[in-house]
Amino acid sequence: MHHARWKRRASKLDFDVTRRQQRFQNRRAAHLLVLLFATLFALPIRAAGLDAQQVELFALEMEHKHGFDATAVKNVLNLAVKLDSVLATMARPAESKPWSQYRPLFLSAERIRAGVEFWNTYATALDDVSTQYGVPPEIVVAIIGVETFYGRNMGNYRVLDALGTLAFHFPARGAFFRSELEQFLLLTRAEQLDPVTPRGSYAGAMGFPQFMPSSFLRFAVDFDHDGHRDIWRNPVDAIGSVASYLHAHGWRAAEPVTMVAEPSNWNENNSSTKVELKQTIAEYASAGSSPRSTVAPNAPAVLLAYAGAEGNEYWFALNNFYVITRYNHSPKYALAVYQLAEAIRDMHTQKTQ
Ligand SMILES: [Ca+2]
Repeated sequence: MHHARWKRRASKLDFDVTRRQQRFQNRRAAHLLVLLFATLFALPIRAAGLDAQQVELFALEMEHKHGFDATAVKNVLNLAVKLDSVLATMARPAESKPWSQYRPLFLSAERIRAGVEFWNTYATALDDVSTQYGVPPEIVVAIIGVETFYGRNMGNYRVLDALGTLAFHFPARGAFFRSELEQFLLLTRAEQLDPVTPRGSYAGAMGFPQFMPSSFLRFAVDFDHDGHRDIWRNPVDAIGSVASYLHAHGWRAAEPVTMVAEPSNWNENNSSTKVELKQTIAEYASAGSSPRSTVAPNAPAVLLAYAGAEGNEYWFALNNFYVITRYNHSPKYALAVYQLAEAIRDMHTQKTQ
C-alpha cells in the first residue's frame, strides 16, 4: 500500500518533472525564436550608414577625378555600415609594451615552426623573389608571419565598412582614410572586384601582407602571372608583393639588417628610440663602440635601445632595418621581424641539412 502510494507519488513527480521540462523547453524554443528574429531584423534597423553629405561629395569627386559614375559610387557607399567598433579601436591608445613583452608575442615556437612550413610550401616563389628583388626568403616569411601569422589572421572587416567609417567619421585622420577609400575603389575597379568583397583589418589593411589600398596600387604584383594581384587568397602574389614593397623602399641585397652593440659602451643618452639613420658606423666606432663590423665604415646607422628583461639591449640599425620600418614605423616591429627571420632561417637550415 505504502509502496503503491510511493510509486504513484513518484510517477506524479516524474510527470511534474516531465511537464516542467516541457514547459522549459517550450519557453526555450520561444526564446530562441525571438533571438533569431532579433538577429535577423536588428542588423538592418540598427546599422547606421555613412554620412550622406560626405558620401555625396566623395562620389562627385570620384566622378571628376577618376571617371567613376557618381551614382554608382553612391550606391556602393550606401552599402557600407558605419562601425562603432572600428572607431572605438582607433580611439584606444596604442599599446606600448616594453621589448621584453613585445618580443615573445612574435618569437613563439609555433610562429617559427609555421614559418618554416610556409617557406617549404612556397620555396619556389621565395627563391624567385630573392633573385628578382634581392630580399631574402626569411625576411619575406617573417613579415607575413608577424602581420597575419601566415594568413591565419587577415582581419574580417569588410574593407568598405572599415575605410568608409574612418574616412567620414574619424576626423583625426579623415584625410588619410578618405584617400585610402579612394585608392580602394580604384583598386577594386582595376582588379574587377566587387567593393563589398575584400576583407581586412579594422583599419583597412588587407590580405596576407596587410597592405593598405595605396600600397596595393603601388607595390602589389601578380607574381604568378595569372592576370590578378590577389593578396587575399594567393600566397605567391603576397610573397612577391612584400618583396616588391621592400625593394621599392630601398632594400639592399646581401647587406646586414642590424648588429647587436656591446651594452657596456652605451646608455640611454647616446642611443635613440627613433629609426633615423643620422650617423655612420665609423662615427659610432670612434665614440667608443666596437661594432663587429662587416659593414662599410660610412654606412648610415642609428643605435637603438630596447628595454629587455635584463636591462637595455642595444642594436645598430642599418639601411635594411630602416626599410623594414617603412612597413611599420615601430623599432620594436623591425627588430621582431629580424629576429623571427633569423629564427626561421636557423630552423630551416637545420631541417634541410
Ligand atoms: Ca596572381
